[in-house]
Amino acid sequence: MARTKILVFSSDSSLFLLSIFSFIFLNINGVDSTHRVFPELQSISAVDVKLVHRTGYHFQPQKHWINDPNGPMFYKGYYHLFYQYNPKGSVWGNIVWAHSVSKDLINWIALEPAIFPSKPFDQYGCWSGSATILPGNKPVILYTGIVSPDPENAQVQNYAVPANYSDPFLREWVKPDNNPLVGVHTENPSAFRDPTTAWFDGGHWKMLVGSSRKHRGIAYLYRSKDFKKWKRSPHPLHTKAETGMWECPDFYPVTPRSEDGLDNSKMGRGIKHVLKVSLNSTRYEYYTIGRYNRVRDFYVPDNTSVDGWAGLRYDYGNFYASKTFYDPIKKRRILWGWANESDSQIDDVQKGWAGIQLIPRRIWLDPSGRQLVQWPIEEVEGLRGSELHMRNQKLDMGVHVEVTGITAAQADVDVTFSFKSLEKAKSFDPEWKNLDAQDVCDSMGSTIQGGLGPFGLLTLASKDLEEYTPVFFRIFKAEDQKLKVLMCSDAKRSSLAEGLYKPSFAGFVDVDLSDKKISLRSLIDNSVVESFGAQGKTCISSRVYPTLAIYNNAHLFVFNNGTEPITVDSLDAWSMNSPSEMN
Ligand code: DQQ
Repeated sequence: MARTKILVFSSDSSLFLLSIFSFIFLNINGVDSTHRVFPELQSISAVDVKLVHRTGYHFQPQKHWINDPNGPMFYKGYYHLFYQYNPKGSVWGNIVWAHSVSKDLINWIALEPAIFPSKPFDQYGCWSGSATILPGNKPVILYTGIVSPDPENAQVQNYAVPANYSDPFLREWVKPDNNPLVGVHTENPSAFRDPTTAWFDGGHWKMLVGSSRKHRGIAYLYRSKDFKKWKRSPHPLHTKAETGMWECPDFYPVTPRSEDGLDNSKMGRGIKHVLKVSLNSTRYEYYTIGRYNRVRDFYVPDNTSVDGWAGLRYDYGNFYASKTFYDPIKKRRILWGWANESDSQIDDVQKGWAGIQLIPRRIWLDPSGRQLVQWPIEEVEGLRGSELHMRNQKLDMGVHVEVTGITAAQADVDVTFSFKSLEKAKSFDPEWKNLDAQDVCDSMGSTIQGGLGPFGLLTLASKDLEEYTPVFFRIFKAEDQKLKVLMCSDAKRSSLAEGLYKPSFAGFVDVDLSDKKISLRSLIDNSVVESFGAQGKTCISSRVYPTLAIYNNAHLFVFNNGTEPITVDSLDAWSMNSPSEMN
């Protein structure tokens, strides 16, 4: 992170001295984190929708602002995605639950908003929440209602049910009169939101609500026998000091024995749990893997999971307010994350749109039990068009080779690199140990020559490399002779335009390099690059706005800038078509 010390008001109205980004007026900096309204911008309807940086195959409505994915679920043959949406403009505000349905998670039909402010228990806003499928295949939505105006934004937890269960589109939702299910939290009314999918255990339904107190992140646990009367457990499921408000908590079971997903209510021997929280203060998420004591309703992270800001992330880039759901048809757990824009609010109003949902990812527990693994859902491969395959391409230091014959602005590329020796790996500076991977990447970028790496892809590149977004690895030797693998997705040179947020996003990759190979897959889509390192062990998404590398003027290269020669063992790249229906 580029860091400047500034004072920020967190949404629980406390002063919080934080290291955050220096560019106050860009979306990424947490402007939305305060749920700050820009009254002068929030209801400017898009007259024109600018196409140049719109995505070709990511989830987007026709226009205007979107944020968190809400309550994804499968019902009667359709996947349902709800999401936070401003129907009136391209900045955050006027939030409703927009609703789309899909047979394949790729083509989407937009429906009327499912939930919008209409009752005293949500008259100032319908914020994030989740879906639960009750016995008898009866979906129910839990969501946060705002009951007092800005700036207090007092929050309660509500539910909504379908008006007509025989409609597979579930077009109409009813908010029963016994709402709210959970009233205002007296200690911290404005930091109490985003109910999870509920799970059933020991005769009770249980759900979490995110919160904070004195900068301690909290996941409150509520129990109910009938889904109507909810009682707070005497203690939260989990808390962590100095992590601030926990938005959009997600809690679900995983097993090291299979890549299959598990229903939220699945319990049993060998099952572990994941707790993910979205940190309002940093706009990053982190997750831990741990043990859930169902009797005492405690969650204890494993000692291999760092519990705090430095914890594992689903994605080390632009990825927030994520939510998973269990897909009973393909027996998988699917993760949705939101990527906001990295330009300014004014840019967004001019574009007429802001925010995308990233390609849904299958997510499972790595057999090591130490981390999760993610991979784009297989359905996205149905969009693949013309293809290019490269084999055994040697890359000496300073070489870049173009991947031709595909639409580089809209592509799927999967590459495996190999090298002969680890000898030339440079030493990992012990001082970097306390730094975020992003700071390490930032200090070197892709241009500073290394030993083993940097090597990788130059995505969304202009022909003469005035603009490019490199996604690459650098491999270091640490003091204990163990290897440290750094993966970067560096937006620094992504655009000649000014006034954009261009971070060097990065994460470390926990990968066994004994076969001296490492893979990288990138989904490139006009203004987004989603990358999956080492088969999905480390993922990074960047939003970029090239001025030259657009449409057919975008190029894709493989490169090496380390002294150790690299071989592209195999590279498979495809042009990506747009889905036939996108809202
Ligand atoms: N966005 C919603 C909140 C949530 C935040 C409001 C996370 O419910 O905490 O649009 O991005």
